[in-house]
Amino acid sequence: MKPYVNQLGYLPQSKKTAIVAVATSETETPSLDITNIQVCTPAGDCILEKPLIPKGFDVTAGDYVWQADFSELTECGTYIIQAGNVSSYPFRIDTELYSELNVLLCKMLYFQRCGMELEEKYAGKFARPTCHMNPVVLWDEYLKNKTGELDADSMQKFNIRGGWHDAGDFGRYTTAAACALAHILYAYRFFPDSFTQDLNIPESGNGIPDILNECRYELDWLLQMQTADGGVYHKLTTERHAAFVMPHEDLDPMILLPVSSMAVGDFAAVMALASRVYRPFDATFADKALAAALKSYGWLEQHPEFLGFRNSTCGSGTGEYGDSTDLDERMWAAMELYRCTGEDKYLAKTSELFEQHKKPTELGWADISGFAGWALLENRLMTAPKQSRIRLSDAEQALTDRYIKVILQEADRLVSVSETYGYGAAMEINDYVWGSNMVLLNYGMLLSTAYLLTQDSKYFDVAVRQMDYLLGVNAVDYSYVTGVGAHAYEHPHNRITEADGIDETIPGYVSGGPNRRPGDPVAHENIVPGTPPMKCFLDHWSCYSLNEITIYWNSPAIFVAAFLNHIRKTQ
Ligand code: 9MR
Ligand code: ZN
Repeated sequence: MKPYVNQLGYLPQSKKTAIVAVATSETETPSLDITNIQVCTPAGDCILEKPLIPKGFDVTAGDYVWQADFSELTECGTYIIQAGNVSSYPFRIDTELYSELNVLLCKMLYFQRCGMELEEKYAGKFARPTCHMNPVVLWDEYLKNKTGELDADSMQKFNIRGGWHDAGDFGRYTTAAACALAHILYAYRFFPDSFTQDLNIPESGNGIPDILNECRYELDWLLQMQTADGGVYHKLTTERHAAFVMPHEDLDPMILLPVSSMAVGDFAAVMALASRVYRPFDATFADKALAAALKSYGWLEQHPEFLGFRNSTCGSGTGEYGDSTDLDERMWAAMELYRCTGEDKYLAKTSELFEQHKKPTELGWADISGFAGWALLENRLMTAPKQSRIRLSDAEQALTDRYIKVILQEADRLVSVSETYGYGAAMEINDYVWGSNMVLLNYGMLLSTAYLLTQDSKYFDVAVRQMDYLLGVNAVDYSYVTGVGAHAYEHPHNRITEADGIDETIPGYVSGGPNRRPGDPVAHENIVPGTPPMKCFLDHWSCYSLNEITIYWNSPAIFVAAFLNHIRKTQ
């Protein structure tokens, strides 16, 4: 019956919720022997008492839940919540919380860097040597070489280096990269005031915001994934995932897997976006990114058919990032290029694809349609410098109205889900999938977007609740960010964390989180069938289906933290 709190803390002006929960079944209503919680200082002075409001059975958690709202406490400081004689973990009330969190979340990307030594002055005790510098070969030539059909000297070799390791594995995947970059570049575009911190990375101090320096490292790698005709390779990995070794010890051949139309669409889109974001800092790079985007868009026009990617058809054993449609990638690419060029044909294509899409508000790696919405509404969503309203063409106005409508419909659904379940996460049972924390945070981004469009505080409050869940208001009592909060998970499925021989875990990694259909052996062994979705979690390094880390699970957290940090300044 420990009270669950956001272990990082609460912004002074935001909603503050603590939870008390009792595991039970749907048919029983347990009783509590207390009616109130107390908010106390760590020294034990209790300064506020608030009632526990019963919220009923939360089916996603298997708990009967009571909520206490202590929003009226706005004074900065460190506190605990007392529920009878049980105390919560300590937490802070502070204006800087999400700014501090964002430094860790962004620095994680530096720790994912491939193809460069991480020097001690930037990485501290987590310094490590350069990895993955060998030339890269093509998949079909690699297979022919294996069977003796092609000798090694006759194979084409490419020097493709840099970028971020995707996750706990060392693969580099185009669609995953584009997704993470979109979250972060849009976070910067909408809330530049939340990205003023020095990340202590090699490029720090060069006059460009560090978050853009960090993203540039990924973009420079991504540019190398484009083929001469504008196609883009789906991924660059070894044949199978490496053992649990440090990246520089992974010496297996690195291979380029075939072009997919998802990769081409995402590439075109994110390069177009990058050309706008980087233009004020580096016009040469902006031109290069735009030219690359146009070239890949040309490829899409010449290849109107879907070109998917499946591991099973080629025999690759690393991450798949498979998809059954490229409609959303094509839509996003078209919209980004409309934003860059103003040419009607791109808007017409976006509108056509929008009509074919059932729910164009998705912000994850598989369905990225919502990014087209961000591109379309960019001018309204940018908070600084304040943009003057430009008169839109009738076609753009029509699409804008439709897009705003679907975004607000989805945001209203999320508000109502958050009210339905006691823990306040806008998560239905089916949302607890592999990487459920991405679903949670993508909802946080959607709610942030709805708030920017309407200034309606209900969207802000529910966005806060998503962060509360991530950082401790959940049925397993963990903060899902390493190093953040008194009870943060510590054993991510991450080769580097396991192989580096250092007890401390690199801070700032978002865990994938609970998965109601556990997909790895240790999870299968330990999670009893029928466990409520929110409790299907183990802090175990081996659990890749519950507790891995990836760049695109950190990136939506970066967006939501930047949003909350921006809004607190206006409150
Ligand atoms: O994030 C991906 C998740 O949505 C899928 O269900 C899962 C299984 O296909 O794969 C996840 O992506 C992994 C990728 O394939 C390889 N790098 C690690 C990623 C996170 O687990
Ligand atoms: Zn590497």
